[in-house]
Amino acid sequence: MKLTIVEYPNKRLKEKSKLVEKFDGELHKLLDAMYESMISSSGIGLAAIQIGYAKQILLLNIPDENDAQSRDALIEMINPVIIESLGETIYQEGCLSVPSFYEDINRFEKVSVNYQDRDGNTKNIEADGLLSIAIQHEIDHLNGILFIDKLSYSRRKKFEKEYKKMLKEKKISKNSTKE
Ligand code: QAP
Ligand code: CO
Repeated sequence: MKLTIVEYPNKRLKEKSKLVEKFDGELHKLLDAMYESMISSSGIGLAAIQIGYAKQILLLNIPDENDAQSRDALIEMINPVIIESLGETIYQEGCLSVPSFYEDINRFEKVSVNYQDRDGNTKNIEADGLLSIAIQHEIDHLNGILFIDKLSYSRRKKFEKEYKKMLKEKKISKNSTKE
């Protein structure tokens, strides 16, 4: 299953994702395909809607202290809910669905999250640091929210201008490599 990442301004990214009710082989196939897409695109987090599935599924794969990514660090969250949050932090975020753009975003410093694993078992995780930020970013995707939706009016306007310019240049370079 080869999947492409849905990119802004595709309207699908605004969809609200639905609860997962069946923890079957089909779900496992989707999770494995999401992992391949995330790794081959150099991502550390991915929500199902980013590959076109409006299901409450997200992956997290935070690099270790040597900046190495490994499958051992993979966290699969299904139907996640933040049950507690604490403090504030700012981090320069990016998103596979908004390529080449990074901006400072405010998040909770710590979160406690209830979720289900691929077999439907209930889990809880207490997260801080980059994992906490990534969880909040990915849960926003499940609610149809992108990190650029959290920018001030002026920063959002600046983003739209830069992004349009970037898309235009991308189009030109694509056309000029056509034979
Ligand atoms: C979400 O983001 C996130 O623009 C995951 O050209 C963001 O994996 C978690 C990426 C901030 C924690 C902190 C972005 C790759 C990857 C790009 C990503 C790009 C190539 C973003
Ligand atoms: Co994202």
